[in-house]
Amino acid sequence: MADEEPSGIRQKLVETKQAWARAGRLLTGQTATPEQRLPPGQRLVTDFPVLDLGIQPDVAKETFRLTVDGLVENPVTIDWAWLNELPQEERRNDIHCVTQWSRYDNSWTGVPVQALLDLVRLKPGARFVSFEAHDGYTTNLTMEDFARPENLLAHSWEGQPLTRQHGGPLRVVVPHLYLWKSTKWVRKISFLSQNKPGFWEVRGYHDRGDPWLEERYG
Ligand SMILES: Nc1nc2c(c(=O)[nH]1)N[C@H]1C(S)=C(S)[C@@H](COP(=O)(O)O)O[C@H]1N2
Ligand SMILES: [Mo]
Repeated sequence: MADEEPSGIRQKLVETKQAWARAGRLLTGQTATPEQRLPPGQRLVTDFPVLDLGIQPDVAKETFRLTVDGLVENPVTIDWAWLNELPQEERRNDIHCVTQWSRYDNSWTGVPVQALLDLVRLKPGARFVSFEAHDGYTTNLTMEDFARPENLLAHSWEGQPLTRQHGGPLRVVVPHLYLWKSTKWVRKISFLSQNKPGFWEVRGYHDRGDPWLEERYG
């Protein structure tokens, strides 16, 4: 499914975003200082927009499975009960979408990345991470960007179970990068020796996506 070409409305949306990437749309050419809370070219919203490829998979907690594989000593497939037995933490952070909206002070609850790393134990040479979701979406991170203390495998937002629209039952949250790096409906996390660009990265988006550096397009 991950390699299927999107069709219909979804195809239209993908083409529009690709065209923006080619045209460098939304780039301001400014660089922001860390004291500035809103990254360059962003505007603040108070609602919580929904962005995806138009498919919102219905993943029941009963059938939920997260596979973690690749360069690890202990590959696992985690079900919902197991996920809830792992360490749980709350994080509050600002999120930034490449389509220009930012939202402050989002509270997320879930499993910190370090707890996952403790469970699977990386092998030497694991330098990149690839994510796959139930809608066929994929994205990629470096180990360094994934293993940050603020990152979570989140099942709750503002103390409530994450809604299906926002990627429930489980999504990745990597707030220091544009939100396309935060996989909704995550089903597989693979640790790799080589970088594996994902859905938007192969369609003109930046490989890393730092909002402070305005790394929108690559
Ligand atoms: N599985 C999956 N995850 C995804 C996407 C997607 O299409 N599928 N879209 C990404 C993009 S482009 C954005 S901006 C955020 C949006 O998250 P939200 O809908 O909770 O605001 O999800 C990211 N994660
Ligand atoms: Mo996005």
